[in-house]
Amino acid sequence: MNIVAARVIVCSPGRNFVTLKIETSDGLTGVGDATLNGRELAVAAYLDEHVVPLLIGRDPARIEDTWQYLYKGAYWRRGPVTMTAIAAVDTALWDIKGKVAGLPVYQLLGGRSRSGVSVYGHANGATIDELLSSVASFVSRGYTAVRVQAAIPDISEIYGVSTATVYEPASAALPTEAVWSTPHYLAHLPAVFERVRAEFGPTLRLLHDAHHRLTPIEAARLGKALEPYALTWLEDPVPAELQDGYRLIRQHTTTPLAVGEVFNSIWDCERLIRSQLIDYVRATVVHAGGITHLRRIFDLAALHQVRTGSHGATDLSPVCMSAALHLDLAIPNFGLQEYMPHAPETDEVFPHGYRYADGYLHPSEEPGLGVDIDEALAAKYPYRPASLPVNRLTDGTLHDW
Ligand code: KDG
Ligand code: MG
Repeated sequence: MNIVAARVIVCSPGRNFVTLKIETSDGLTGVGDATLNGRELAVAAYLDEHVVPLLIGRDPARIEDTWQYLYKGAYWRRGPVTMTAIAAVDTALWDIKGKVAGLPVYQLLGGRSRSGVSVYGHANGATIDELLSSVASFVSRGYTAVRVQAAIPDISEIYGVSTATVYEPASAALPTEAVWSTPHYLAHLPAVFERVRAEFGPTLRLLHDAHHRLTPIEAARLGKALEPYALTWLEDPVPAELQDGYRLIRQHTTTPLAVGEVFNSIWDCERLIRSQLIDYVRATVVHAGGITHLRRIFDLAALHQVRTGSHGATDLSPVCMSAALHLDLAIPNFGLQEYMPHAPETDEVFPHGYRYADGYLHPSEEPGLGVDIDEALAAKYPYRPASLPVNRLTDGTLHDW
């Protein structure tokens, strides 16, 4: 059996997605997510121009060899565009391998380590009262872990807070600009968690995403201030490339730290993991080289008591979510999986077999990943330019979004 075709499908059912579909001489197909929010066409071109021609004629069973061929063979290693493209190929090949074996992919990864994949939902509110009812609605649907994001007085727009039913920060063709003030944020957030803890008791797992906006000492102060509310994790307290920042934060607080949604290789987190500077690694299939490479990251993490918390925002397609769930089910050091339901149009274009029940996601039991793309339907949703926003401080200085 060999690869006879590979198609890059760019579509926008609710938002933009890039998907790779590989076809074999035996008539099997496999799919891989290749979506890089706001930079979709760069990955599509990388695949179309530089990867697809290399795939034709290859044996789809040789997943590791293909991974090494694309990684080492490019000479230019790592980076989000390259690693997202490699991830798409790798994911599609695992899908095909599962179909050939007649097994769901988690069985090929060692089988179940748990009965379901524990997920967290996203609560937010323009006021603390609104936030409390948002948390309550997740609890009533069986969630045992909730990410809490709150509006900050005197800041008009803030990451993670919106009235929209589906999270979508990349809406405008060109980046919109938001205003950010760390002093306002640090002054307000502890009181938010005080209310949430008081209302929901000690066992609901609470998380918060600082979205790369703090300096290490600001993050240390926030971590300390939040200690009484026993967070499961404080996410992305400082920009991810500033690794020594995590050491500094760690010296000051026992609030657990999570990072990794923008990581694309093991070399982004090798030191953080080996030095036990983080508690959760949030890399995911689509941006970190696929199932093959993410498994390598998670195995390293397991050796150092770091657990996983894969990114699962709506800009990762149901193909990525399906792949993540198979890995989550199999690995020994799974922590939590982020879960934001997609728009109905997205779910229709990507028919999938995973399902949510009582705080858990369960991957499909079909052979392969249990997800596909309806290409005819996808063609009805053409790509539209959409950028992530940028942030400026109150004096106009460009800041991390
Ligand atoms: O594309 C960027 C989003 O995926 C990101 O802003 C979402 O931080 C995020 C999260 O934790 O889901
Ligand atoms: Mg995040």
